[in-house]
Amino acid sequence: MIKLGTTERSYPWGVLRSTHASKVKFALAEKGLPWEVERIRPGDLWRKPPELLAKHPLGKVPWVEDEGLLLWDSSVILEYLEDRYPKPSLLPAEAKARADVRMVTRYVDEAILGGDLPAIWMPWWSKEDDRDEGAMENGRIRLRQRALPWLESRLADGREWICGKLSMADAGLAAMAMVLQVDDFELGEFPALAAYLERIRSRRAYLAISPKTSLENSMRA
Ligand SMILES: N[C@@H](CCC(=O)N[C@@H](CS)C(=O)NCC(=O)O)C(=O)O
Repeated sequence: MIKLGTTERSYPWGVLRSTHASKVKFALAEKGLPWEVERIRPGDLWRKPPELLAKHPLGKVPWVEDEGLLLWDSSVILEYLEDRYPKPSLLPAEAKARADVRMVTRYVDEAILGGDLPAIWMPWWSKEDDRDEGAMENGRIRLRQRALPWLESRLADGREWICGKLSMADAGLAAMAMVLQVDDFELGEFPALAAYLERIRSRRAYLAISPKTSLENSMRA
């Protein structure tokens, strides 16, 4: 069975999970692939103990082990899953459409998951008194100024998923849907995006990453 290295922890305000690992979990669930979770403590992402570096040379999550192969980086993992387990597909067949999915996946990684979202997400892993509210608000402002208008404009033509058909680009945005759910983020200025994030949250695959799904129930597919 596929093993997924990640970090996730239960808090009174919900189960919090690594965003990049949630992207992978959502894709595994959409593909109907069973997985097992190997959890590391959230603090180990900063301490980077040798056991973590043995799995991921940058001391990050996620990593995946499958049939003797160890690989890391969420987008590389999604491409591997697509090659190894092509059905159901999360990449279109046609060259230009494939490039679009890869470009949006890249945008989500750079501008959102590795860009503006951590300023909002990381403080949620601390007690309320220890959170830097100012830094969180700056993250929200940056997200509103850059990524959210871009996503809203892509969705303005009424498309169901961010690249038309459901694809690996939606998996990265499922992780954003999770963060904005915990943050109770106001999306009034972005109606098409708000409806899109609700569509993501109503998919069965979202149960694997929902803040309302217990650690036990999200351990396996
Ligand atoms: N490009 C990597 C980024 C992974 C990443 O930044 N993961 C976060 C958790 S969501 C992490 O491990 N952070 C610790 C660090 O940056 O050292 C991917 O897509 O997998």
